[in-house]
Amino acid sequence: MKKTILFVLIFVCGLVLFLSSGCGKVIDSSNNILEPNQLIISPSKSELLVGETQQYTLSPTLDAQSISWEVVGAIGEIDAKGLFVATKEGQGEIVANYNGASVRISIKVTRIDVSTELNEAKSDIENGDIDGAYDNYNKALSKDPTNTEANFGAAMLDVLQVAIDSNTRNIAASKFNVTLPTNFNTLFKHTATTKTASILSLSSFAQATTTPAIMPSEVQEYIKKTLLPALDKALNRLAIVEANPDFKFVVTRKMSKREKDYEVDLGEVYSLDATVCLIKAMLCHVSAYNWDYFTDHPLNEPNFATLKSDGSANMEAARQAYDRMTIKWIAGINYIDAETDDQSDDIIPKFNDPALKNNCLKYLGLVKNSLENGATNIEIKPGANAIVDLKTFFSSPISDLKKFITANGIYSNNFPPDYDFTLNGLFPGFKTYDNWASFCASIK
Ligand SMILES: [Ca+2]
Ligand SMILES: [Ca+2]
Repeated sequence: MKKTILFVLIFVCGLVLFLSSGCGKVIDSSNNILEPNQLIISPSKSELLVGETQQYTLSPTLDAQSISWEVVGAIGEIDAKGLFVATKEGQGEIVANYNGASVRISIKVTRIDVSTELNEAKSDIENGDIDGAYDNYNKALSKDPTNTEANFGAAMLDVLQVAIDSNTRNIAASKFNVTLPTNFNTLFKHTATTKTASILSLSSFAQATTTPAIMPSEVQEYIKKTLLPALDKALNRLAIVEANPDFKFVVTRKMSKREKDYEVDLGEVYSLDATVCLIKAMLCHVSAYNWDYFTDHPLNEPNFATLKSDGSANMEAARQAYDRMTIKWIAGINYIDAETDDQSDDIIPKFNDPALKNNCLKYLGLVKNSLENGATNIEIKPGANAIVDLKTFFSSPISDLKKFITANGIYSNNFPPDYDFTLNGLFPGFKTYDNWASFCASIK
């Protein structure tokens, strides 16, 4: 009897083992059992360039849902469907796992050598040939769009390029009678006299009262067509640079005409990115409202200071740009704080005062939270708090800013009875004049 039980037990165990090993067999979509070495990743191409994408498939025809893909080595990323993006030079493997079997191919990721173009760009800058440098950076990018040094150089010059583009030159000529040069080299060689003349002509914009040389809406159109695209182009390039944690650029003494070389790393790149975001945010912000005026008393004109038809979109773009600004400044501060190299050649060296650094991080974090999530309690001074809701301010913009401009009220506490002291929800905690008065007293 015992022997029978033992036999049954052995039989059952064997059956379980047999079934479980059967489950691990590799089966194709027609239920044919395959040997693991019959699995093939294709294409078998073993060399890719940084930035290149490659769709990989596993054959014979398999249940695609059951295939999982992975990359071995920091050479790129692969998604669930086998789409690989090469992001970094190096040697690695693409691995496909299927029903307990795995198959791999070796991949080498390389870059097209653009050192000639980059070296020429450097010596162009040292020799004051900025047009030559721009040309060389663009040549390098046409060969290797993800090259970080070329992206960094081109980002700087893309922004400067605005000064000489045809749109800018047309406005300068037609509105201010100023002839701007068509290339960088002439722009930088502008004499002191021509620079003064240009500034004087441009200042007629500020002096003009009832008949501005150029209407604010024309400036807004220029911002939209020329400035914002240039800033966006630069921001896209800086994001590529930021993806390379080892990025270094040396500003040689010949470039800067200073007595020593300076080093640019991601600390400076993040700060530059944040600054470009700040400019973009402000431009989007001023573009959201109508500032055109036709009389000496714009505050009496119904359309003055009202949200434009594309105003909400501009306010949202402003919110996103301010948000990216806080993100990049936080990233920059953290990057610089973690640096261990000699700081004497860094353009932005480490904070000497950890308390100052922590305070910057704290307030940037609060502003970021307010932009992303809304109402945020910000301690302005110990004991003086304000709830600030930047998300509401930008997402549900004020339709007419004139409602909030009451010089009378500010000087004599003579506000209209329905005056919105929260400024459309920007300061939700301050609902009355007295709320503001006691807050102002507490921060004195
Ligand atoms: Ca350094
Ligand atoms: Ca640094």
